Amino acid sequence: MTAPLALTLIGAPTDIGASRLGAGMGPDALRVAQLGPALQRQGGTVRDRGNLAGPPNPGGPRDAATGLRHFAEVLAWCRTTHDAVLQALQAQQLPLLLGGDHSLAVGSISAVARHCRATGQRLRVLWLDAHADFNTPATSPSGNAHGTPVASLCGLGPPELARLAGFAPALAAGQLCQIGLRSVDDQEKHLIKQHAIEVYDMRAVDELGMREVMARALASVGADVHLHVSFDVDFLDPEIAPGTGTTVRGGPTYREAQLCMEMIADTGRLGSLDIVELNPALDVHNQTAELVVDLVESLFGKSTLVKDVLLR
Ligand code: B3U
Ligand code: MN
Ligand code: MN
Repeated sequence: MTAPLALTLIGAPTDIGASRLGAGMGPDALRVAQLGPALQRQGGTVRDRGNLAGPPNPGGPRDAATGLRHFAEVLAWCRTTHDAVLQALQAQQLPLLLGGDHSLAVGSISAVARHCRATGQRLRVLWLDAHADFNTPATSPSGNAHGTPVASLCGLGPPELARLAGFAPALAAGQLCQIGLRSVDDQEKHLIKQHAIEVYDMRAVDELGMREVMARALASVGADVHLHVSFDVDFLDPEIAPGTGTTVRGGPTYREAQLCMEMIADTGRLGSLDIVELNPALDVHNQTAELVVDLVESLFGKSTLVKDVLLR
């Protein structure tokens, strides 16, 4: 028997890094969709520490010095997120960051990287997303920080973000694996190649199938690994998940997404999770939040395998 999971929900109600407003309502939409009780059903103890506080979204153009929109506010949110995630990890809790937009992953993953360095665990990050989020302020077409967290974690861009873990890069290229990509800017493609990032784009999912993609993505995950999943809701096909700000058609179906989550659960090594870019203002009757809760249940071990009953 493994010890029961102790989970901490950390709400980060901000759309500071996004172009469209509304992702700040993500944490409450997940609560309305019963995320906590669903996790409890999977045998976890769940503590909801409520929402973090941070600056409002001032809107407006790119910051001249950094090239990002409202950089100071992005940094404040990432710092607060970093501290909350690190605190949970140090208390032996499994942190679930409820975003909020994807710029927050600089905060959460920097904390996870710091924790893994302190405990000697090997870190593996799975980045589930339609986008690569690998722009630097110099390459970004938008100046939106949610398009830049992977670059920050790989040591590029404003040093305040790149060094949030206390060292840079927070992630070595071999620690990161991106799955589901289908909207990648040309300059991001160059950076992905330069940094030799392991990428399974939707073409790879089509050609190999989700099973083989996940088998490869998880091949190196052994007992010494802390697995972090950064789940951008726009990873999912917009037909099933309309409630997110930058939908891109041609994403994983419900069954493909379920298999992805189930195979991660099978490793037993999930150590932390971001759920980001849920935008209730664009959703229909909270269906995207409910779908995310359903998938997260699978991520924490809900099994549809009939033979599980026979194995118990
Ligand atoms: N690559 C574009 C668009 C984008 C990235 N992430 C999202 N959208 N959600 C950019 O602005 O960096
Ligand atoms: Mn993203
Ligand atoms: Mn995305």
